Amino acid sequence: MKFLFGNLKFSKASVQTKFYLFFLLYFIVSALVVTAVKRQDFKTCEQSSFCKRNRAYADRLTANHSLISPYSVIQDSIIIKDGIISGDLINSENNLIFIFELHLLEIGAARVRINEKNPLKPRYDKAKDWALVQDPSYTLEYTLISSKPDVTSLSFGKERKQAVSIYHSPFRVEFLVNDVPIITLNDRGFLNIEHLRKQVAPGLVDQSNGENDKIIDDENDLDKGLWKETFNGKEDSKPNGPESIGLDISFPGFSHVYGIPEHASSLSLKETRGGDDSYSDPYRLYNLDVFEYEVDNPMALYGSIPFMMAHRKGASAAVLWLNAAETWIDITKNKEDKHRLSSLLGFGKLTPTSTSAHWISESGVIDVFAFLGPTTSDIFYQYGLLTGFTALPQSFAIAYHQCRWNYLNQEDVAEVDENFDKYDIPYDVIWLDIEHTDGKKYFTWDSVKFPTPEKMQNNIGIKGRKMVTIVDPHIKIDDNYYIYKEAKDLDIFVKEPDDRVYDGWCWPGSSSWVDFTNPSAQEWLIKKFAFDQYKGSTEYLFTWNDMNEPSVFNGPEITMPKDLIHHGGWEHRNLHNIYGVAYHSATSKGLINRSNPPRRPFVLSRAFFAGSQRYGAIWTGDNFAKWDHLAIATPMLLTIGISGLPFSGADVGGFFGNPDTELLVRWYQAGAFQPFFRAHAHIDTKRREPWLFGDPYTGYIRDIIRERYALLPLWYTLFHEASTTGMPIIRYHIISLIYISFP
Ligand code: NBV
Repeated sequence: MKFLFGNLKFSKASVQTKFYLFFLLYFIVSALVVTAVKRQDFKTCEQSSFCKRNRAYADRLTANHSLISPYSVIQDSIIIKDGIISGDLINSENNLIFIFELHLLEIGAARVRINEKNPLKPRYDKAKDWALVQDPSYTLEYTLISSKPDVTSLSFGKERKQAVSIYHSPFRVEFLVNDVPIITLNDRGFLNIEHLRKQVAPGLVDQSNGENDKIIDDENDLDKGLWKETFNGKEDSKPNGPESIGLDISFPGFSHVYGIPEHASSLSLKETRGGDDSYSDPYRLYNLDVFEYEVDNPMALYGSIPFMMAHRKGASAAVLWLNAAETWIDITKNKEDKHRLSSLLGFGKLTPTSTSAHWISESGVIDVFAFLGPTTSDIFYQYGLLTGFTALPQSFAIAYHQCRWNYLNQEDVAEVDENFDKYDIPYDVIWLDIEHTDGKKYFTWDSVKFPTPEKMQNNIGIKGRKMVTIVDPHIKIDDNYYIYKEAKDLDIFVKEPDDRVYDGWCWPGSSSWVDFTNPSAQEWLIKKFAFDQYKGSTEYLFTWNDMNEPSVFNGPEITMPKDLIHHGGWEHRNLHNIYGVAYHSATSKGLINRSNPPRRPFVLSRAFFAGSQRYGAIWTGDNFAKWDHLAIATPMLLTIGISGLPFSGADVGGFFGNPDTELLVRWYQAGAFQPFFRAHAHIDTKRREPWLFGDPYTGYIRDIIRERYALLPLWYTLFHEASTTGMPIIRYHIISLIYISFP
């Protein structure tokens, strides 16, 4: 205020006028400001100490060609038994020993695991418990091709068309199909495992593991953040110090790679370390509630699937980097001038010839699956066998959904429902957002706005339609709220390092978060969906899980502090990216269990990870009513589909802002060809149910929704195919349908 008014004295009336002017100005400025993501709320690689250290490690090796990876296989340590090749690695820079295992799998893939041989304490390796259907079986169909002092090679698979060579010094693993290398690990020497250590005072030598380790230098930029990190005034206590892992995975001969959702970015991933149209930051995987995200950006969004596929004519290969901690991925491409003449004359266009990804995770172990195809559909199947196929939904779930934040009360719901009939527009599901609850206490109803929820659902259900209510994971701290009380008594909340229950800020105010990685919490939530527990719910009611990254308004980067403690004593930093799928899984099981015989569930989740496809649908979060957001939805959904999670959609019409009629109609026309088809809008937007625009617009929207319904048998068939083969649902023929409909 002083800034605006200086030290002048005003009469009461003039102070009031200034006061209103101030607020007017404030609203105008914030209206302008809120149209962009608050980048400063989220870290860049430079601000994330482990990312910065691993990039610096890579730069050192790239800059000096005489440097090679310090990791090598200890002579004679290799053992080959029952489909597992194991051995010890030594890091010549600190003499630490690591164990590696290479599993040859029955599903036509291989798995490489690397861990410290004698870690100070166990490193987190439980991402597999959430992502994988089960531990995959080893194949016994392999043949040792060579076992020389510098390389061990085996061929495997029925016809022995796949092969792996483990180069001993430096350690490097190469996968081949029909003698052609398709995936190489540590080709560029970026393998880096920061061993667990005891904290030593700056300037002293760390000898925690008996080795001569480097001297910690507090002044050195790269050593800052080893034991404590502060971002936007929020401190991460980092009691375990540095524990990151890094590895380069190259796809020789592939100029394009795809996958690693979720980013508002192109289908073919861009370079991140220079090159045409490259990003300056790596792609980031860290489930975050990014308010008003920007398009064409590698910033992390709500979900993460650490799966990357390379494809060229006649060959495909893919990897799953099984890690649930914060992860960054740098992409680089080797380029050549393929035209001899122009290359001799020194001009011409460089064509990428191979792609390399540098994976960097904050903690955990190296656990990489290599899918060897050989075809793309083989890879989708192999990945599906490993992480599960998409659950086949009930047909209403693939029809049209009508949502907004919020339908105000039962009368509003009834009117919207009737208008669909009146205007002859088909729809299957009407949604209720957070305002339907009693003070944002999930599993409750606002008794004034929704006094008879069962009656409301029956009125909808009798017409063959369904309803969805939102159930978020933040739980209002209130001893009179049964959900809070039960979770507290069961002692299943996420804790502070000093064992107090964590108390953060979200919609209901002071809230706590149930630790869904705890089996007792899973069991508890599953029961909460029983009809006699969730009062006012009926068989017509299904569920929406929002804010499950988890979103914490006063947390670092709007999420949970990394040093909070989960079941088993594990820090949140290890498992951040699986919080959402753990919640999604319990919700979906809750819906299955509430009926006898069980019925197929429908649960929409905002956060996701590898394996989420087993539990339901996801959507791309809070997009904008802008043309570039409509455009980016297609590559985003294609990417998510390629990464094994085909049941996905983007808010039709755009969540923030008011679309004009042309944008809205075009959005419906695109949304009708996306697997999850739901219109949704922010609470501050104008109402936009299809009949509000008049003809020709209402007619256009009616036509395209009807077209979706006409094609439902095709959609159901595609979902069935996805649920048995892993094939993505949106692919070329769906895209071409759009062109047939709207040339
Ligand atoms: O629950 C309110 C919204 C919801 O409508 C939206 O779809 C979610 O992505 N929710 C986010 C929280 C508030 C966002 C500003």
